Amino acid sequence: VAEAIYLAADLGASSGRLVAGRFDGTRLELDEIHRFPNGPITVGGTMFWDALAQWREIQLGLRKAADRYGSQITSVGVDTWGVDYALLSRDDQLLGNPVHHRDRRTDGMMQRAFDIVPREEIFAATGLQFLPFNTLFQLLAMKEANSPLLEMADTLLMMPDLFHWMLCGAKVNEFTNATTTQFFDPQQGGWATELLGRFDLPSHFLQKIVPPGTHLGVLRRDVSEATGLRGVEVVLPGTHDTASAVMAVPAESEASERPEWCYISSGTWSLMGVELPKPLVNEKCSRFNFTNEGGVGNTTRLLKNIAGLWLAQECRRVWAVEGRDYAWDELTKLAEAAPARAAFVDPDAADFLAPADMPAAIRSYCQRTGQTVPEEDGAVMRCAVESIAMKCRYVLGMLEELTGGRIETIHIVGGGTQNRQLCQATADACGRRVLAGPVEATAIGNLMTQAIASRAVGSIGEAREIIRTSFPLVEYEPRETSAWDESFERFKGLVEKS
Ligand code: ADP
Ligand code: LRH
Repeated sequence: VAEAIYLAADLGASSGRLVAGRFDGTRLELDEIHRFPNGPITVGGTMFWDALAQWREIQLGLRKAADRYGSQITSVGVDTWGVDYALLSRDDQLLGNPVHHRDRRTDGMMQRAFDIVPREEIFAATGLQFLPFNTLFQLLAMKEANSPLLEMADTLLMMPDLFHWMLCGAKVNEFTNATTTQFFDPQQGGWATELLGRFDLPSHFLQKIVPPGTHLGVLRRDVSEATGLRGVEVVLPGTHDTASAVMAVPAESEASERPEWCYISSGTWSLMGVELPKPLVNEKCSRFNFTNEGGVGNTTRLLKNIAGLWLAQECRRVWAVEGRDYAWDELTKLAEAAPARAAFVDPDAADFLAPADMPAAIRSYCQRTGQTVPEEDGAVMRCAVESIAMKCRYVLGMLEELTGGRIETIHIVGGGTQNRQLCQATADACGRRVLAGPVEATAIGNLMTQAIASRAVGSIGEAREIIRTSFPLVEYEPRETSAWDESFERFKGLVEKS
């Protein structure tokens, strides 16, 4: 079989990359063609995404891909984080820069929303967990601020939809990302326009929802000329990065109502959950604040967001500003040398959503809660990593209660699998076997969905088999479980208080 080449533009909250997937019919090989840093940029007190810079980087990646693989390339697809969006005017101008979900415009908006439509009703209509930055609350923040941009908006595109539009001119809303908005109705499989109406929010700017695997068209002529890519199709992956990451979990069984494995998609966030055949919308799910996001192949991701390596990323950024510019491996070594389980934070406490100084925020939380205050950088890092692992144990308990069975194996995928201390701590804290890898699960899920769309691969099950044979996994067995059990009681106390 001739080798087929697919391109994935995978933009995470901390970095973006353009990856070529070389598929020979049995194995997938990745070639990372281009990587660039990504992150918020603040102007006049508002946190934005620099969408045009991101677009420039995507095109740069495509140019390099054209130089390397030319006419061998079949298709390209883009995935990014969820919830954030761009608005276009009726003459297709980008209305401002997309606002970053960590921007404070949504402060208090969730409460404002519940005054209009009770929390239970919103949950029943959408099945989505309440996060302050869901698209619904971002739109409400625009409305409350009498945003002229909202009035002018003719088209709403989620971030990956924006880049697909830039690539080929098609304006659509891809399904998996649409499910992160909190105005998608999983029962009807369409926009929850009635819900939007109750907030007096518009819905005319929403586009048709289309599934992963859809062929959107070919590259615009100007993009072809700028990148040197010709005859390349734009094919939708699961454009929500978490959807693509979970599709690439190298599990041996498919979505089930009694899952024996769960996943943690570990990057800026840790997304922990199970893959179900259909949404689980009940009282317990609402109380635990779990979400039902739409997956590739119409599966449901029942999961909870855990503030993940964001804590570590922000510590690292602050230390670099202070002149201590650590590589990730160096930080892991420092953390390993610090005392074990000395202090914990609840990573999801409001303190850590977007503090100016993350190490200071961690120290002050420990002080406030009467714990040993981590002073050294290594101790702060250890506290962050072990707290993320502990929160995973907390969420594992909820998951087992929701699904009514024991989960035996935890698959960790994403950049966080490179942090061996985090993987081991997760195994230890949860008392479960951890299988770590692949690192680039999101890009792989993106590529495999394109391979399925081009009929080179038959199904998601087949794709997972290919992933299992193409990428090595690292296994972590739980250790020191009784010491972790004891510390967990302390951790639980913190979470339930904060
Ligand atoms: P996102 O998609 O949210 O941008 P990634 O999946 O790319 O996140 O994961 C990024 C994280 O991976 C970083 O925050 C860092 O904690 C971790 N990481 C990256 N490289 C290494 C490494 N060499 N050693 C340990 N951890 C690493
Ligand atoms: C992870 C992610 C997550 C969303 C968050 C905004 O990258 O897509 O699923 O909740 O970003």
